[in-house]
Order: sequence, then structure tokens, then C-alpha cells
Amino acid sequence: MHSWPSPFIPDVPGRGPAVHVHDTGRGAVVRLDPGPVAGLYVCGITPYDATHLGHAATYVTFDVLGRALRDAGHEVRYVQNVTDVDDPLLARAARDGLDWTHLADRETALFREDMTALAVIAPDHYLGVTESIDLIVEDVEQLEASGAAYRVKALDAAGFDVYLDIAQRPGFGDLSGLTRAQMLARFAENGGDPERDGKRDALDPLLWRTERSGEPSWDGGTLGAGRPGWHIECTALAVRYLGMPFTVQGGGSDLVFPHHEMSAVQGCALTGTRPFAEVFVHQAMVGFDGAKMSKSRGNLVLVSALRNAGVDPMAIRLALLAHHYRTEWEWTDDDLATADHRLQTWRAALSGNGGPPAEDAVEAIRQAAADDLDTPAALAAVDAWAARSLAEGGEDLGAPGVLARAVDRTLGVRI
Ligand code: 5CA
Ligand code: ZN
Repeated sequence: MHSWPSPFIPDVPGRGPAVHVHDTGRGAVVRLDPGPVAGLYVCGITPYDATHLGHAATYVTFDVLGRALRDAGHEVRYVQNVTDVDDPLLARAARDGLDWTHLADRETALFREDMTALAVIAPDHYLGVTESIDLIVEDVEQLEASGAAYRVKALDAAGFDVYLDIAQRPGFGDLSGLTRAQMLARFAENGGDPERDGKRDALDPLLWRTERSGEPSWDGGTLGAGRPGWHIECTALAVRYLGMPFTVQGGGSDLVFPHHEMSAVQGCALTGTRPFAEVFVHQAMVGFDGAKMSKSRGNLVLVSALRNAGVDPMAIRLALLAHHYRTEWEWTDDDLATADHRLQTWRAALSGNGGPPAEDAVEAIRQAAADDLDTPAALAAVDAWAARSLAEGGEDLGAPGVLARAVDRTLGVRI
């Protein structure tokens, strides 16, 4: 699947420090040490209602991480999926009387436009489930052949569904640290089927769903016709395009369990190695009107709606960057007003003919981004320089240009 055009990343003299981020599994901020090439996998959208500000916060956060890694001298290999066939997508298409492929294509196209507008660096591999079926089938067949997965006869179809046997998986639960009762509740709420008869364990995740009448299906080789379960798509793509262990598995905090826990143990079962990813990083949920912003709830502010209303995408990006990725927050109109004011102030100061020296501000932005993606601190450093420049002017003719490039390179904000 094609992704979107990546923004130009300007050079800035010097290099950023080693990147530190919060690892969900360890519950601590850790230093990333990826060597020359960092592998980044970020869970992509289920394209039935793209792109709300919660999604945008997640992709901008991992964009800042990718930029910090590049600034620290690493190459970044970035993989992202599109869950372009899954129960919620099929349900929405049925509700709206749309062909599900049309809905998925339309919303994915909108997402690409939103990412381009927000200056998010494109993934190197951007892959839909529907174009990765062969790879997934191969992996599920391998899991079954090794005894890690098993079949359950379908009651409403001729074939059988395939599940991973979670009891065999050492380390299951390490990422989320949830109790079994909590796991069961979250599993049921997030596409799991704990009540399904014939499973060895209620938490066993579905790998392959045999063909049901009225549902899309693909040739599954020895598995029979059907379609993949949710978690296996991310396992398969990460293992194939990054290899294990890769540097960072990312997504919103709603994915910690079951999705990331399951994708990880599936990857470990598939390769016989651990860990799946060195570090798991999660964006806190962005809310709106008192609840997590979500497609299923419908309390959305869409990036495209703001863009259509004439909002500068760089103001949207600044509104997102004003919140630390580990802090939950709720979108209000004030966020946008503050960001717009900030953007105008920065533009005025950074397009001036000279200003105070920018070295300290450049250093502060780099330090802040590498220090657990502390974007609010990075914005404060630019605010301080801009305020000083507008109040006092300055003799350093190169300063606005250097700082504008650093803001663009590190924060992805084009002045
Ligand atoms: N396709 C799956 C991942 S494989 C999925 O979760 N799709 S999604 O469209 O529901 O979400 C896309 C990304 O946005 C995920 O990383 C998800 O964790 C994140 N996300 C969803 N809602 C919010 C929110 N309110 N705040 C922050 N991030 C969110
Ligand atoms: Zn995923």
C-alpha cells in the first residue's frame, strides 16, 4: 500500500543526545540503544472513521520519537499497518450500506492526507492486512505446525478457527501487568471472545477465523478459507519487516492489553525468541466531552474537519505537542486557540531579521525531545527565545534560521 509523501527534514549542526522513553513493561524511563538502525512499529488505523485528534496525537508522538532517533544519529526503519479488514470496519460498512473495501480505501486516503498535512514522516512499509494475507497464513500455519496453536471447530460454519495456546507462553502478562480478571474484562471489551466454547483458555487469541457466510475471506492454505484475527497482523508485519527484537512497539495506551500483549507473545511463539520489542511506548488517551475520543463512541474531532474549517495543520500539531504523551488530556477549543497564538508568535520571531543567539534554545529542544519526548518543555524553550527576540531583538543574523530548522527537524513544525 502506498503511504504518503514524507516532509523534508532539515539539517541542524550537531547531534541530539541518546533518546530515553517510558517503557510500559518496566514501568520506567529507559535509554534506547538501537545501534545504527532503530526499528519502529506503530499500530495503524482501522479505517472506518479517520483521523481524530487521538489518532493524530499517537502518530505525532511517534513521529517525534522517530525524529529524535534520527537526530541522535540512527537510521529509522518504520513499519505501520492498516487494519483494513476487521469486525468493527465490517460492522460500520454494513451500518452505512457501504462496500467495506470502499470505506477502508476512503478513510485510509483521508488518513494519508491528514498525516501529510501534519508533517508526519511516512513509514517505510505501510501495509494493509488485505495485502498481507499470504504472510499471515504462513505464520499461522507455522504456529499450528509447532504446536503453539490449535483448531476449534466452528459451530456456524464448515471450517475451524485457529487459536494461540496462551498457557504455553512464558511472559504472557508481563507487559500489561494485569490480573486475570482485568485481562478477561479488557479482552471481552476489545474484540476478544472469552466465552467461545472449545478454547483451551478463555484468553487464547484468535489467529485465523474460518469463512462465515456474508464475510470476506481469502484462501488460507491448510487453514481453509477465512480471514486473520486482529493481533496476528501486527505480529506478522513486525517480524517480517523489522525482525525481532525491534526497538520500539508503539501505539495508544488502549492497545496495551490485549493487542500488544498478544502480538508480542505470538511473535515470541513464532520465532522462539524473546523479547518481541525492546521497549513498548504508549500514548495516553486523548478525550473529548468527558470520555476517550473514539470512533465507536462517536465523540470525535476530526483532523480533516479542522483542516476544512481553515485551521493551519501546524497549529493542530502544536496543540498536540503542548501535551506530554504520557498525560491524558481532553481536547477543548482553548487548545487550538493557544496553539494558533503560539504559531503566530513563533512565525513573527523566527521570520525576523536576526535575534538573540539560538544555540541554547536549539540544545534545549533536542534535550527535551530526547528526554522522554518532553514536547511541552521543547515548546517552552522556543517560547522563551521568541519572547526575548520580540521584546529585545538581537544581533545574531543566523539565529532565526537555525532555530526554525531545529523546530522543523525535531518537532516537525514548519514555520
Ligand atoms: N488498527 C488498530 C491497531 S492495530 C487500531 O487500534 N486502530 S484505531 O484506528 O482504533 O487506532 C489507531 C491508533 O490510534 C492506535 O495506536 C490507537 O491506540 C490510537 N488511538 C485511538 N484512540 C485514541 C485516543 N483517543 N487517544 C490517543 N490515541 C488513540
Ligand atoms: Zn496493531
